[in-house]
Amino acid sequence: MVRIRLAVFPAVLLAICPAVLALNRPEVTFQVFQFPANMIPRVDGDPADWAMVPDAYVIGTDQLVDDNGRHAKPDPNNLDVRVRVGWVKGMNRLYFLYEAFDDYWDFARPDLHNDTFEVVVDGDASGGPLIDKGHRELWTAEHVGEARAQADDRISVWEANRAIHGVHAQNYHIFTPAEGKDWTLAWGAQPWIKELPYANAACSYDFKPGEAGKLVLEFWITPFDHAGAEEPARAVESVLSENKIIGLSWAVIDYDDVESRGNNGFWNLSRHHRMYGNASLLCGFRLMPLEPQFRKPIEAQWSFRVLDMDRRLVAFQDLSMGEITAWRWDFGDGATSTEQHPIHAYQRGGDFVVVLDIEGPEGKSRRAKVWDVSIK
Ligand SMILES: [Ca+2]
Ligand SMILES: [Ca+2]
Ligand SMILES: [Ca+2]
Ligand SMILES: [Ca+2]
Repeated sequence: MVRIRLAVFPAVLLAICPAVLALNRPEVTFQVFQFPANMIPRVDGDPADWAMVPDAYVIGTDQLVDDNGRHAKPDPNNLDVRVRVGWVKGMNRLYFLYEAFDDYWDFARPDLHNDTFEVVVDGDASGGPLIDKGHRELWTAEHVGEARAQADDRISVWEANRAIHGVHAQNYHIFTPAEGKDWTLAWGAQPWIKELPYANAACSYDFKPGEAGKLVLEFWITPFDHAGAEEPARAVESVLSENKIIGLSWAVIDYDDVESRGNNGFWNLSRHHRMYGNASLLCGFRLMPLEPQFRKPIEAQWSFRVLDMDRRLVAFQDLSMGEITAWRWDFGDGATSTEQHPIHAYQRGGDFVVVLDIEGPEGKSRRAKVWDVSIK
């Protein structure tokens, strides 16, 4: 009996453990470029402010597959895209530059029939179904992927929509271009995520419907760990931090005939068509540190946390950048320390000016904070 349970247990774990599904294309980690805070791109449809992004960050047509199975590879004479993704440390935004050539720009209709850049983002890589249909399906391990599962009729489509659609991962059908319609369908129960202060977009092109040409689309979105059907007050933004892996994928849906009933291509970064509705099928993207040319050789920075206000006990954390050989803290009450991460007990209350001076082979740097440390 015990032997049987031992044998079965790992198989059950494999079937239900999210780590098995984690993300698609585990052999590749795409990179999200970190913009310096003084070079945040302006969303105006002019790509000039992206020229600083190295080529290693460009994700081109060669990374996409046609999951309709019509072509072995996407044909650049039919559609050719270059995508760059960026972020800014301290902001929970993902910036995109989408540059595309299409032999037939299809955007005369007010419905879904529109050339589309579909972006799916899961800011904490939690994975799992993100559309209403996914919630109603009775999932088993075999069904995660392309296969259809049986619907659970105890949950209505509307209830499923409110419960999960776009709540923990978001899907944007971005219209390229959008004329006479919103820039995107934010597919789910929270259409407010496509408006300021959560998103912004600008596009530039000089073609008419049915013509060939090049399009530049610049936008940013805010990923959410929770974006419910209720108002944004209950929403929780995904915290973007250096080196974090997020789930992200896109598909380019190409319509090349305004009269046709369906699309003419669905080219996907993920290898699973159903990434549009399941965040476990997204790809891994790393939020990169600043490239060396944008870093200062040495820069002092620190934070603090009051451990116990009654004992006036404060922990200081060094967050400086660069090679550092010496630290000197002045706590503002006459006391000092040469530790990297000191803990200090203030002898009296007050608002203090705390100064950290650092030194290394590249020079010196100072960071003072005036009255942030306020003690009872
Ligand atoms: Ca720009
Ligand atoms: Ca085309
Ligand atoms: Ca999530
Ligand atoms: Ca097209």
